[in-house]
Amino acid sequence: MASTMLSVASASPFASLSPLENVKGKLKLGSASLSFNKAKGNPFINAKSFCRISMVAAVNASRFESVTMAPPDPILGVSEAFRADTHESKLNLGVGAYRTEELQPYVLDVVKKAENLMVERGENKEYLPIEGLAAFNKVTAELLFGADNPVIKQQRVATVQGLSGTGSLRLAAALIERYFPGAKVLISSPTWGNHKNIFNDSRVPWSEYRYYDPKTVGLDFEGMIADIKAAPEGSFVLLHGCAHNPTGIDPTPEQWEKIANVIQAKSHIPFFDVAYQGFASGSLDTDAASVRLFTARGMELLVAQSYSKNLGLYAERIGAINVVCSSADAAARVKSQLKRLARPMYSNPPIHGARIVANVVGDPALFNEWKAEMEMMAGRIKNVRQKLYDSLSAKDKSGKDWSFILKQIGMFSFTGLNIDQSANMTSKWHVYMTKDGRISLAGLSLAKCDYLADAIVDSFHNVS
Ligand code: PGU
Repeated sequence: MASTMLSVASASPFASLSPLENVKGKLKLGSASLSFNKAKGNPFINAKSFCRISMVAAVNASRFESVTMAPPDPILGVSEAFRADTHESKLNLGVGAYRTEELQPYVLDVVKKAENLMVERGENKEYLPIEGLAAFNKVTAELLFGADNPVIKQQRVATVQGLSGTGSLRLAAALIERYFPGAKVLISSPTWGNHKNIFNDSRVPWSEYRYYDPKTVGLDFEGMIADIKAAPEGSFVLLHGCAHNPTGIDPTPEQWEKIANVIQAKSHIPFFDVAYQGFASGSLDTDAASVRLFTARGMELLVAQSYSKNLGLYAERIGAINVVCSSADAAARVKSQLKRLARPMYSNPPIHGARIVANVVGDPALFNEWKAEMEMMAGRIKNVRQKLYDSLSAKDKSGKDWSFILKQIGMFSFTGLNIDQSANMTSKWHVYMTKDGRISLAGLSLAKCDYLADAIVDSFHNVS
């Protein structure tokens, strides 16, 4: 037993096992019979030591005594709290997930058609290569950069399928940690909460650049430029390609040019997070303009993509990391290292969402249908945004100007409500939202705008 426990610490518990030895160990639990790989080093799945472990657990404190309770996630935890609320007027404006006017989840028609195609073709479930589905990787880069972009023609983009936006960001962070040790990532203040977690867990140092100006409820452009200028040369600058989360405030095309100037002058490396292509403006090309502008300047850059929102593939975990390099040779090397990083993390990515994207984008008829559905979704959010503004303006007699809501784009509105006011929204009005004052307009219906406006006006004026 002692030697079994000790082997946990040795390099690989499987090192001395031949493939034939490393097969079945069987454990009977009541009538259930579980089969395990007989992992010598892991006491929790070792059949022989099972009884001993349970006896030890019965008399001793848990081996996990030092593990503290983690706090709920600031975004996904909101959905958990929402599900537990039984109030009839409850509203989930926390997570950025599209709902219909009836506040139901929505599966796009093109997705259903693409899935039917898969069934008709009888496609298999074999492992994908580490880099993902070739047909997906091709179309995802084309969708982002434009099929005619020289970087694609010259094979200067290393594209690897990732576990949606999050997994793609995480893979890029691992690349930074390994090949740019000590390099800092600059992230906007505020930003999507998970960015900090991703870089923390990847042991990549980060600092913030100014982005949001509460006084103007707009972009702090001077602050942003000054902070990017002040960062050590060769830093990575994380930019939201479009529909900045949580503020809904994007730089203008002229401002993007100036941001590119500073980044180029400082030899920084732009790192785009594109989670909302097509969802911000309703146009895939318009929403990719920032990435294409930087690419056209010949800069090397990284882009993480997600299909959670624009194709409604949230749970399929489909996205990609693209690294634009100055040569095809460098791109091939970067790709090989991305694969090397992915292999021990998750081995290879899931196929279902990749096939959906490849089928939709690769078929001209489905592609056009997708664009129409995306416009429909983006349009519904715009209508709700307008209605919320109208309701707020009608109900708030204080003269406060709510027009900033109309200037924000994308799924969210950054209301300016502080943490206590946001808490009041939930405790009194059963409106679930993130503590930073962000609401997802994609989870709001026209019918609920008046109710929401009542909640916001009350929270804003009656809670300090
Ligand atoms: N990047 C940004 C800017 C995002 O807003 C999100 C999702 C992602 C990446 C990652 O999305 P994937 O589903 O991994 O592709 N943000 C949403 C979804 C909930 C969450 O926090 O994961 C949000 O509500 O902010």
